[in-house]
Parts: sequence; structure tokens; C-alpha cells
Amino acid sequence: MSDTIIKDGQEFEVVWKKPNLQAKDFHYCPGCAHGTLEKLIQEVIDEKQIEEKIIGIAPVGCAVFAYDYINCDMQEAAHGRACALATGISRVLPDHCVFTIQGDGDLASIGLAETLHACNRGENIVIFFYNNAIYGMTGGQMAPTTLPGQITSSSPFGRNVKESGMPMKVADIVKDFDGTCYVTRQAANNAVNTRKLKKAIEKAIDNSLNKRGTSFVEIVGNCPSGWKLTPVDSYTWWEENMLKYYPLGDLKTDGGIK
Ligand SMILES: Cc1ncc(C[n+]2csc(CCOP(=O)(O)OP(=O)(O)O)c2C)c(N)n1
Repeated sequence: MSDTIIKDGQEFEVVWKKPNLQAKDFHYCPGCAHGTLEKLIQEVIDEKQIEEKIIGIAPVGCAVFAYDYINCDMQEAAHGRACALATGISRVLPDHCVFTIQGDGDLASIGLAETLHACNRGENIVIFFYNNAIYGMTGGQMAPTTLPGQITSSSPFGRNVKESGMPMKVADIVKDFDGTCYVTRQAANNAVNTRKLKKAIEKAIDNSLNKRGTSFVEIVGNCPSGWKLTPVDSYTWWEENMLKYYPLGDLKTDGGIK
């Protein structure tokens, strides 16, 4: 399928793999994996033909651009409140899959309480947690997930773990809640991992459609602009630092309140 878009008076033909992927100007910075996550979510929605059965929620942070690319009903949440909003929508529309896309500043800092309680209650929602170890949208400040020694705009000498503690591994916390049925940590840094991430998205959405409780999919991501690196260097930093501290794989596959 292809679309014609007009930009600056010029016509461009854009070829799309999936019918619902939106032909829009792209907001993400070059090399950022946020867009990969959203493309995969859209592919799964299309393949399962569930656009009428799925509702997305994005709070502030770079996840907010998802509205522009994913073609299903979506609702914006205040910073940190995506899991609370998802709880309400999922309870009112129990036959729908309700998912959130949240950054680490959003989920692990201002929204930590909402996230932990939603997971503990086993709300029938899917949480996509894009962890790039900083507050990306606001200029790369330190988050609870920032790596030891990592330089950010608010920790110019590197994260001092004596002052700020060690990075918080939220997936390791929520895997111990009875309410979570599926907890996994994935990445989109290469083709193999991107395929695994898509499988995780499929599994999480199936869990929700089968009312199995909370699925928590952490995407260990990158942020070239916030990390002040070129896209290529950001991949090296991602692989050498992020993936070591946040190892990939399933943490829990068959939980949930039975
Ligand atoms: C209540 C409130 N506090 C602060 C902000 C400013 N703010 C907007 S986006 C953002 C950071 C988002 O970072 P993160 O959740 O890690 O997502 P990323 O952009 O890195 O994907 C902040 C602090 C806000 N919009 N609302």
C-alpha cells in the first residue's frame, strides 16, 4: 500500500508495509528506538485486526508522539498517570486491550506509585516501558534508571550512587507482584532483538485480550539527543552499558491472579 504526501509543495510517494501505519512527518530524533516500538505495536494491531479492540494511553514524554503514528483510539494522560487512566478505561471496557507507553522518567519517577499499584492489583492492561535512562523530552535529566556514573544534564559529573542510589530495576520489582502475568525486558538495537520484541508485544496483547492481568514489557532503549551522542555512537553506548545493566529476557511468563 502507498500514500501520496505533499511537503513544501513537492509530492512524495510513501510505501507502507501495513495499512494502518500513518503517513506523517516523523517527530523522533534520528536513531531513536521509540518509533520502532510504535511501528511494532501498529504491526501487531494490524496483523491481529484488533484496531476496534485496543486503546492506547501515552503520558507526556516522547511516547506522546504515538498518537500520530498508531491508528487506534488513544488518550493522553498527565505525567505519571497512565496506569491510573488505563485502570479506569480497562474497567469500563473490560473486553478491550488497554496499553500504556511510558518513559522511565514517567513510569519510574512521578508515576511509580500508579505503576506499582496497577501491577499489584493485576489490572488487565499492558505496560510498555521505554527505558532510555533519562528524561528525554525535557533535555536529558537524570532519572531513577540513570546508570552509575552516567553524565546527564542534571548530573554533569555523573550519577553519584552514594547520593542518588543505584538505578531502579522496575521490571525486577513488578515480577514479584502476583498481579503481573508477564514481565519481560527487550530491546530494539538489532534485527534479532527487534523480532523478539515483536513477539513480546504479541504475547502481552494476547494476555490482555484473554484477561490474564498485567503484562509489563520493558524496552531497554536509547536516546541519542539526550545522551548527546550520534545515532551510531548511541547504539554502541546502548549495547555496552544499557544492555549490561538491564539484561534482556523474560522475568516471568505465567503469573497473574488465578
Ligand atoms: C506534572 C509534570 N511535571 C513535569 C512535566 C515536564 N515533563 C514533560 S516530559 C518530561 C520527561 C519525560 O521523560 P520520560 O518519561 O523518561 O520520557 P522520554 O521523553 O525519555 O521518552 C517531563 C519531566 C510535565 N509535563 N508535567
